[in-house]
Amino acid sequence: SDVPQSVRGTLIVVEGLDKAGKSTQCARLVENLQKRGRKVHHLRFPDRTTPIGKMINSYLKGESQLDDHAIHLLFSANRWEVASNVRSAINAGIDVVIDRYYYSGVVYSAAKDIPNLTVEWASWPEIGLPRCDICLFLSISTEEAGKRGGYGSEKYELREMQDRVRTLFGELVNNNQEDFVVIDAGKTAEEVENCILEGVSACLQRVSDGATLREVT
Ligand code: FDM
Ligand code: MG
Repeated sequence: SDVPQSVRGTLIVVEGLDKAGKSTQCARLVENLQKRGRKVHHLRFPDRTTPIGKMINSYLKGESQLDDHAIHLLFSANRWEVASNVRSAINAGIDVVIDRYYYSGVVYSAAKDIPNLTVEWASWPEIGLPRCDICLFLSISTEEAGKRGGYGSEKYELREMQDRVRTLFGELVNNNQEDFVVIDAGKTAEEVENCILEGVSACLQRVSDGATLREVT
């Protein structure tokens, strides 16, 4: 018929190490999509506002201690508690832009180097979550991150941890190439913004051509 099919929304994730510029770029991406007349929801994980998120926040600030497996499962639960909302938004034609998602979940926990807390173990609780249509990986060197004011005082903001996170992210990107677009986050904010828009435009096209929303497997 002549009536255009209503198209689902697109699930867009932005990942990267601390200081890569994720928050800035997510905000700009949301604005850019809205300027194109799209409806957009902006999420971030951890979502520190929920009861589970408050436990995570207190752990990250060093105000409480938790077993490494337990905190891992809380991070995952923090995604599961909004998973059905994400799916509904996508089905209703709303784009969802997420600042960190299951990739951070897997990488930061596995980077702790706890025997048996492997990438494989860490990946299991994520199976079944709505899978992103695209993950923009903001890649930044240790040196550049250092120039941007170094790290704060939260639990994982330590050089050794960040180095292992960097290595593991690299492996994850290589093993999931169809999901990732790697972006040089050492460029100016405008340049990064444009690279992101280029990747996202291609993804929006795939979705409007009929790509279905997948699950994490
Ligand atoms: N982090 C984030 C995890 O360890 N697991 C997760 O599932 C997520 C989403 O939490 F160090 C880590 C990453 C970071 C810390 O994140 C807080 P923000 O983006 O700085 O708030
Ligand atoms: Mg942080």
